[in-house]
Amino acid sequence: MFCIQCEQTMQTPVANGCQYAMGMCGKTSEISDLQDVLVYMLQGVSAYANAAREVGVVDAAADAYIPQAFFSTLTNVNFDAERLVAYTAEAVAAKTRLKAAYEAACTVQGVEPKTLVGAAQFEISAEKAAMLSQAPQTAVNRDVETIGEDILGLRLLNLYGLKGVAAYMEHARILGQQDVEVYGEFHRIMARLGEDPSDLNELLELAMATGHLNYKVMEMLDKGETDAFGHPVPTKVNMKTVAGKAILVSGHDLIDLQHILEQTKDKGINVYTHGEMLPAHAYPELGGNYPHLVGNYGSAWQNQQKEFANFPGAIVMTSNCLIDPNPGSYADRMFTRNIVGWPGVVHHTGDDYSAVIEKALECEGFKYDEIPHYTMTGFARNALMEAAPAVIEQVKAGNIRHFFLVGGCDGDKQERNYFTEFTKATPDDTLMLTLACGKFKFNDLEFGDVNGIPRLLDVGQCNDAYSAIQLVIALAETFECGVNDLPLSLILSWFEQKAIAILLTLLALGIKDIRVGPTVPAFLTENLINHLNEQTGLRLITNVEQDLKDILG
Ligand code: SF4
Ligand code: SF3
Repeated sequence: MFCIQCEQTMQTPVANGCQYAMGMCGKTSEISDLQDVLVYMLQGVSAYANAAREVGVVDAAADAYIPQAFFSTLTNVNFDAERLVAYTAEAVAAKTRLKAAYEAACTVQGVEPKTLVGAAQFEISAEKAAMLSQAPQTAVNRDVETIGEDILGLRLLNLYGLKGVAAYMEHARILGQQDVEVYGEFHRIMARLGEDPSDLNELLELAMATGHLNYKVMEMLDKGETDAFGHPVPTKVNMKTVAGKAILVSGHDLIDLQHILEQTKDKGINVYTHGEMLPAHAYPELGGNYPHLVGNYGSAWQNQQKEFANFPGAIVMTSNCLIDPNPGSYADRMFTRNIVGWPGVVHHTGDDYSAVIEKALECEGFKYDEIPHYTMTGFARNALMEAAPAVIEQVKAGNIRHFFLVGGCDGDKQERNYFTEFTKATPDDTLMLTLACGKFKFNDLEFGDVNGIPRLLDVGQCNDAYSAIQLVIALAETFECGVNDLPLSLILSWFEQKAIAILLTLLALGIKDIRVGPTVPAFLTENLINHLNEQTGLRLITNVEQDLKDILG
């Protein structure tokens, strides 16, 4: 195995990357190898989907399937070998189908079919043993000795960024948002990556294309969520538990939460959000509609083994991030959904949640109410735009001097306390936007307000970076300046590949001087970091005092 896609990857003086029997996330070498095979196979399917488009053939099933299966290879999503093998078998079938359709269309149109290279030529049998034996040919670092670490790093920046895009495409698809051109661009980039491009400039261009693509996908996802559930309104969410039977819903897929809320409304079961599901409380058709959505339980994903073990009800994982459920012995009351998987944990398909409800009723539930403690969420696009005139007035009056976007993923490392300390140290005449699960580092703290405007505004999930970008564009228009001339600084915490996709979007939109932490991605070499720093001002966080001094002068 060789995997270097997330922030917790192994780093040793000898070599970076998880490369022995098991990764830091609990992914075994078998799972890692099966995921490499799947990704390479999917690149080959995209190559045919891309070529087929040139002769007017679009395969809607393959369009939907490729990003979905690609999503299964993100960090902390799917650890189930049988399902990964099945995804690859499905990819083989999709490639056969697309290849035949492509060649048939070429014959009809009298054009010579192209000879596709790289991943498109990769053939594999549907047996797990055969897949594992061919895995070394598909390892992401298979030709590092020829191409060198810089080119490998850039390829991985693209591959991992595109994985993040694929995940958001799947979230959008579940909400009925699909776009044939977006799929086309996805296949173009995916197919090219399967041909092992080795030119630095081309790879940088591809990374920017991935960033632009992700912007469109986040826009589609925003539309899917707001069409289905309304525009979030700022909402107070209880972070403590109340007496009664309970279901916990984790991950990003709001529609799963809605089905659960609808089916539990007269069952005497309380529903809680977990992690990235927190912003659901602010949607009129979710939190606004179901009083038995009583609060948010626990904190960010890395604390789940302890927190889920103490949750006396059923647990539904709708998307990333999942960690080994066995040590806390709650695996028997956990259900995975969608693309998530863990061997031995029930994988729930379809929209009938009776099994989850039964499990919740069997469990003990919470015995008594805890003293409530609240956090605010729901400052998404509309709410931010409504607040914008008041914010602008305070900026003009000199009461707000700077904006910070402190957002991204959470994780285990001690160094991540930087983000807590940073928010605590920001002066009272500054506002902070936050998003994604990194907010759990500080969203239980009291930051006060600037003449009625809360100093910490939770925009939503990681994909709601789209809302934050809309506010930034609106502010730049009002102040008649470029986005980089605004008194705004971005401090991003990263962990997994969705964060890489968002980073590429911000870079593609020309946003400069972004600070990332707690570490720079291990797949980026010093040369690449220097190059990105020269081009975009991207840099690593240092310490709170120094960074605030540099930002605020
Ligand atoms: Fe290592 Fe992260 Fe890959 Fe898991 S996902 S194997 S922790 S790099
Ligand atoms: Fe969190 Fe996994 Fe990245 Fe959606 S849920 S942000 S880490």
